Amino acid sequence: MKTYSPSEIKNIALVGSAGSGKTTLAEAMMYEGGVIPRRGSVSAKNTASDYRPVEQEYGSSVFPAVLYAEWKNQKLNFIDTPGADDFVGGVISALNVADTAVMVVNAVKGIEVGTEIISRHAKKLNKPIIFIVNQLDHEKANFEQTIEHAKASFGKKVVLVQYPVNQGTGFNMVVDVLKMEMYKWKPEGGKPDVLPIPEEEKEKADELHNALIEAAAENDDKLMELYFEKGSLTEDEMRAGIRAGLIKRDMFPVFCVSAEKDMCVRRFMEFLVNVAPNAAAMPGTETIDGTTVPYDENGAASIFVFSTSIEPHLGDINYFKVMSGTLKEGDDLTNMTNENKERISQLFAVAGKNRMKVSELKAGDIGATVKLKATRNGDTLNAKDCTYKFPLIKYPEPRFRTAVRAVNKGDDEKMAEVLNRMHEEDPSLLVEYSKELKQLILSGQGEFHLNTMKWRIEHNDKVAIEFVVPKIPYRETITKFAQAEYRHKKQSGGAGQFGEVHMVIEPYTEGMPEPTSYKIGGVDSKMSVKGKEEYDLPWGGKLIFYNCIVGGVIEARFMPAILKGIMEKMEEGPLTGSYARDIRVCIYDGKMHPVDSNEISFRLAGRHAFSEAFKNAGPKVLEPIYDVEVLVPEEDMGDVMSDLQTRRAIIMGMDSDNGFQKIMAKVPLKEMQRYSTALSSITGGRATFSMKFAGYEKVPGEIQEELLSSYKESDDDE
Ligand SMILES: Nc1nc2c(ncn2[C@@H]2O[C@H](COP(=O)(O)OP(=O)(O)OP(=O)(O)O)[C@@H](O)[C@H]2O)c(=O)[nH]1
Ligand SMILES: [Mg+2]
Repeated sequence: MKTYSPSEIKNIALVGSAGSGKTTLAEAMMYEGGVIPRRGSVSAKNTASDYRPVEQEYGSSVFPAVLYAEWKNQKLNFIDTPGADDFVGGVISALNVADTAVMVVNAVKGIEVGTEIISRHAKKLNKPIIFIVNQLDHEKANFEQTIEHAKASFGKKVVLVQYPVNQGTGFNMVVDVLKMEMYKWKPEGGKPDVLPIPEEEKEKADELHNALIEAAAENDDKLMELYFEKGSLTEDEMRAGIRAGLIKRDMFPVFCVSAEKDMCVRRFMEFLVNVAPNAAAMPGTETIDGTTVPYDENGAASIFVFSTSIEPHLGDINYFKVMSGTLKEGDDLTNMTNENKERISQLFAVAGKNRMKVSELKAGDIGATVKLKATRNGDTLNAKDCTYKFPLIKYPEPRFRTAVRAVNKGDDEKMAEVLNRMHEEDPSLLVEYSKELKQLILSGQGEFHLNTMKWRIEHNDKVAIEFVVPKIPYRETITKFAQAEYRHKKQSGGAGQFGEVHMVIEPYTEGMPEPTSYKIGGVDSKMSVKGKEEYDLPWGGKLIFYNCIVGGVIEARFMPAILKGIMEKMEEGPLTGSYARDIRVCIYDGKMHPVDSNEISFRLAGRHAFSEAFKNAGPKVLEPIYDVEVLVPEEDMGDVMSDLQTRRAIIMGMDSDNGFQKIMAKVPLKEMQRYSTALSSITGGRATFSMKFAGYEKVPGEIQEELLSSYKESDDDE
């Protein structure tokens, strides 16, 4: 393969809602580009993109697939991304390294919530979008409605470059209003006959042609002047205008295809070659310290690893983009995260499961390598003396959590190892052992996401696992002042034990004044603070501990033991065994024994006094609350709202947003279990949501009762 320069490379993320036809389109483009000898299909499970067993099992893409096509002396790198909302992690990885997003829209379904979500990610990353309306051969294709939806969501920036003449089962003609010609395909698709625009289409074509010229001219003052002078623009001038509009995200041109029938695919590739911005035309990428690195093939070699896949018999394949310079086979690079030296022993251009060896790749290009020692997603690898470091890719917060365990206990270790490897491949899958819940918690983007992971472990790694309901990380706190005292005394056999502790406890709030006096047993008792310790608890919230002992009735050396006893109870709250938080404790009195007092005595006295006080201090269970944002089409709004009401949601606001309704709510984590699945079934997959931890709130009384009765306190005395 020839080595392409930055001006000959275009990186395109194929994005769009689930099943819109991205993989089928990628297949057609690679076939037309001569990379594969025949087109596979999703149903025959033989596409270049969906080559993993899990993708064939589910009939949809799960991971981003790096592909390419050589077309008219340019290299078009494609990343075919999964459309299901659950796999948005792959979309984000792809968009990060793409110059342009090609948004595949299903002409039957129009603009879907998936289209909307993905376009938000593209916007965040400032990537141009080209729309491609697919499935025009489908009997229910509705191009006009799709465009209407697109304009409602994306505004006037949506401009037609093509329209279908005869959508539906007989589809085989498209009018192109940039080139002002009509294409007509034979049933096998591919290369069309190029025909003049027929009389009956002229008026419509002229009108759209003028609209396109105007939209193109608007992006450049010089073009605008030319347009006013001549009343028209040449094809090349239009292309320049469209390119400028794309880069500024001021124009979203629309194309037509039937990916399945390979119709209009070649023309689309021609457009990508002629108009889509190449790597050199894009502004370059900012490093973490704010330097913009242009795609310069003569610069210092630097690559950014954006995706990793673990292949049987081969190990890790790292996919990267050359951010600067020219990367050659055999180059020695330094990993900027861990300073490890890595040799690029082999370099590949990738077309899904097919890899072609190449000897070098220049700035802007995407490729793969194998056998790196300690390189992960998000790492920058540099040639000597280069110090660039590119920011990590940000993935969305998880939306679905489950506990997981191996069916056979003996497999636990292997399962954990496989799951950690899976996180390497898919950074949106999180694996964490929770010491608090004593469960291995898996979180990801949805039930479908985790189910595909489960399938892979069971089929690829032969480990049977099961999902278990994850426990909720409750917290405990108190709501009022309470006093308690406890004497620990033991005299049987050997040395005795003696320790007595008197304490008051009260709810801690930020900025409260230091304690001066408490009413204890109806009497005002002055507090004189001898010592104060403030702890930011690892599980959130605080513990403030005051030593207010007067006259040395407990020696200061026993204070750490008392605190330890309290901490033990804080770690295993008296109500439900959950962590306690936001409590202020004053030790104000007690007793020692000259011989029998020791640390263990005071630890136990402290622990019991605290437990006792806690129970009298209006104790409450707290539960984690999440900020939830749901994006839903107007017609499903009512159903989604009533479902939220059953989840103890507090609606914080509503808004209309690009043709969708946005609901903002606060919802307890307990009620969010399987929400992704429920929302999808309520709305037929037309809605999406995000969730983010907001804080802890008290649970309602009846739920507290339930939790208390299911927790049998085991408070043995050691
Ligand atoms: N009629 C028709 N069907 C199509 C066309 N393109 C794709 N399909 C069908 O639509 C289904 C989904 O196609 P895919 O290519 O897997 O879609 P995708 O966007 O890659 O899907 P995900 O990876 O799951 O997001 C398959 O059954 C395809 O055969 C088309 O142009 N016309
Ligand atoms: Mg796909």
